[in-house]
Amino acid sequence: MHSVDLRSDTVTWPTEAMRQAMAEAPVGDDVYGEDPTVNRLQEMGAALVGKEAGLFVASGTMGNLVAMLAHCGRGDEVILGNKAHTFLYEAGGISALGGLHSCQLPNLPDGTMLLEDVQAAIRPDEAHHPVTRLVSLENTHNRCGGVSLTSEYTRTVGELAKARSLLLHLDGARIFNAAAAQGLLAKELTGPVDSVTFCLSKGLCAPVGSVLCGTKDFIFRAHRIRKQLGGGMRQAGVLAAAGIVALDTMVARIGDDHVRAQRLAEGLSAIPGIVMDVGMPQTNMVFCGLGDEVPWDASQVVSALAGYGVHVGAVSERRFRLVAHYWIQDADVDSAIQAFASVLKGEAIAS
Ligand code: TLP
Repeated sequence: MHSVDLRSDTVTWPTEAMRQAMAEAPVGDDVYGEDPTVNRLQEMGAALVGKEAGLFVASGTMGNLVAMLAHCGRGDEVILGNKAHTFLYEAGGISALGGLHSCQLPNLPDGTMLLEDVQAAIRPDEAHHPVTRLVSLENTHNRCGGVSLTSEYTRTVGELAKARSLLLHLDGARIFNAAAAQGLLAKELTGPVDSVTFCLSKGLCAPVGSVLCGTKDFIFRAHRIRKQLGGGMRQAGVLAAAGIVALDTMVARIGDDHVRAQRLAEGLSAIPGIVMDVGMPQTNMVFCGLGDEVPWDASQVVSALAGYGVHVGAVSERRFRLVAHYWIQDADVDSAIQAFASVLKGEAIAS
């Protein structure tokens, strides 16, 4: 059975061109900084987000962790949203491994935190308090529905951070989706931040890796921390080669996924029992839920959909996340809509 996997854009396979580039990549020892393919990827990545230097890391999680450990010392406080991926889904790494204290502010539905909240959360310099060191934003914001932060918002937070001698990090796992949604270049969204991580292995289809970018000094420190975390990967050029193809071939087309997400949202909205989240979709993610009249919960619907070869994520008892990506064609979107319609009629639901 043909499988339509909409659980995430992390499920994307590398393309043939990526596999070819991986096989042919010139390599060296990257811990010595001698892998030409890694070096090229890092330069390309830094240029795309307008920073001096880049560091190839194993994952988005590692990029955020390395960034925060390079910016902060033990006991320092990081201000971030209560729906931030770093807070919810990175296994508490910044606290467990970095000894960092987090201050979680409410994320509004548009992925922002109120400036007044950020301002009020900055600690006075006094012995009872941790030292506030860093603010972290996420663009696109995953749990807020794949919404994108504007350059104005990021600039305003950057100005506030600078005025209060704080640093600003951006989890830009899907920064190219954010840029495509706003018709901007990624660097127009990342200008105000001190560091940014973006992922190669989500909508860009590379099999592994993220790039952390910032000043040369920052990347020098980040390089040591990546080594401490066991992330010095030696002949990593075989992986970076796929990342280069990803940047060359996938950035410009990523908006196609937003069009498919729109088609998906329109089809699903027309099905009785499906309630679309307001404003969906802004990028490649569609969040929707079950109407009160539907007698099944999301996990039962997910299992029934799997029987049609359609795979979606249940994000709570009655809500779903569906993510469009390179390997999802219009026909796959239509199959998913069809499968939802059948399942909500009660077909193939295990009671
Ligand atoms: N997100 C994954 C899951 O962990 C939820 C997904 O399927 O969306 N930042 C953001 C905004 C992310 O969405 C993710 C992955 C990461 C960081 C972490 O990236 P990886 O998985 O490479 O560590």
